[in-house]
Amino acid sequence: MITFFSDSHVLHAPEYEFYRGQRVPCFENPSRADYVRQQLLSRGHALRTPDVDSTDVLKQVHSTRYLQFLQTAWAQWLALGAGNADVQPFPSVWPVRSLRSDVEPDNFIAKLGLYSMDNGTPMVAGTWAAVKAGADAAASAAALLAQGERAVFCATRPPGHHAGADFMGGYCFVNHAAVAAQALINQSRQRVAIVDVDYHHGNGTQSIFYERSDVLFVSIHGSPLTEYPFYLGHADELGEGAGEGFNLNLPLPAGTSADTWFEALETACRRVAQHGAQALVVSLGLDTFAGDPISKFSLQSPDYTRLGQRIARLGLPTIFILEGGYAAQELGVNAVNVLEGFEHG
Ligand code: Q9C
Ligand code: ZN
Repeated sequence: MITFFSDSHVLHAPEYEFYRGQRVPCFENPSRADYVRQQLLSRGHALRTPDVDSTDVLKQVHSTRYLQFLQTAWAQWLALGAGNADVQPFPSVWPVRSLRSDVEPDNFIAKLGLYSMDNGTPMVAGTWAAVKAGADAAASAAALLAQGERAVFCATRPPGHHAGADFMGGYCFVNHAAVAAQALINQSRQRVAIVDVDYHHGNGTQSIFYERSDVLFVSIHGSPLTEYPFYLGHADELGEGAGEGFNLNLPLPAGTSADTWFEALETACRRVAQHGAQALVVSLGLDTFAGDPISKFSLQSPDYTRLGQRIARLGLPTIFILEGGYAAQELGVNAVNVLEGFEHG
């Protein structure tokens, strides 16, 4: 399968994140993309560099002030002190209920909190360059579908599905799946579907399309009662206004078996077919893997072939976008299993 891959991903390589009060090495690190790249090349898949500028589509799914902040955040951080060059900024204050989020403060850390849902999304000097290359990959994939390509993979990192219109979180800055779906809509397709199979609910993607009926969002994920992102992803979130009925969450308890997971995939696929989708975006998180260090489902490597086969049966032009998956060594095998299941049945 044609794959978009950018070497710029290595520019986003924060050293640590917080876990239960301690600094731990980042789960979301460059080795993930290296393993995916290796596996793609050794199994004969062609890599291409993103070649479409996503700037205009980005503005359709993210707020102007948030994009402006992302692009200038590192310069603002350095302006606080030259010693900041090798320090990771973290937010420490957030505009929760009763506080205002309409006025952007001047203080950098206050801005960082305004535009963040957690303190688990570290940023470094090269973050914007890596993130922009990921968005360009999504736009490039959509362009190939317009030319008649059946399916394209974006081997993108950092991931994107937790990023909302105006916030980062869960290792995500820009929502690549939303960029891909919006770019497909811009090709004058009336109906697009997004199926999010990452272990974590795609809260950012859901929120971006929550009031729209043209983009159906379906997600299978660990129950938010116990799993990140905790504050969204329940079964009673059905969409609002024009979007009512175009959001489907299939939360499953931590520890759910692969058999039950595939029953949920069946439900998801039937909903996509019913939507009359003309193209599909798959938020391909592979943290449903039994060996994942931060997740609690139990899919095995051959199950990813089966996942790809089921998606292929929808018969839709499809963009696969890499999201989570933190068993880095197995990530390449599992991702390429999906692609080959899709291609070869
Ligand atoms: N130290 C994605 O899979 N925090 N994001 C985990 C473990 C958030 C995962 C805490 C996990 C976000 C794209
Ligand atoms: Zn995830």
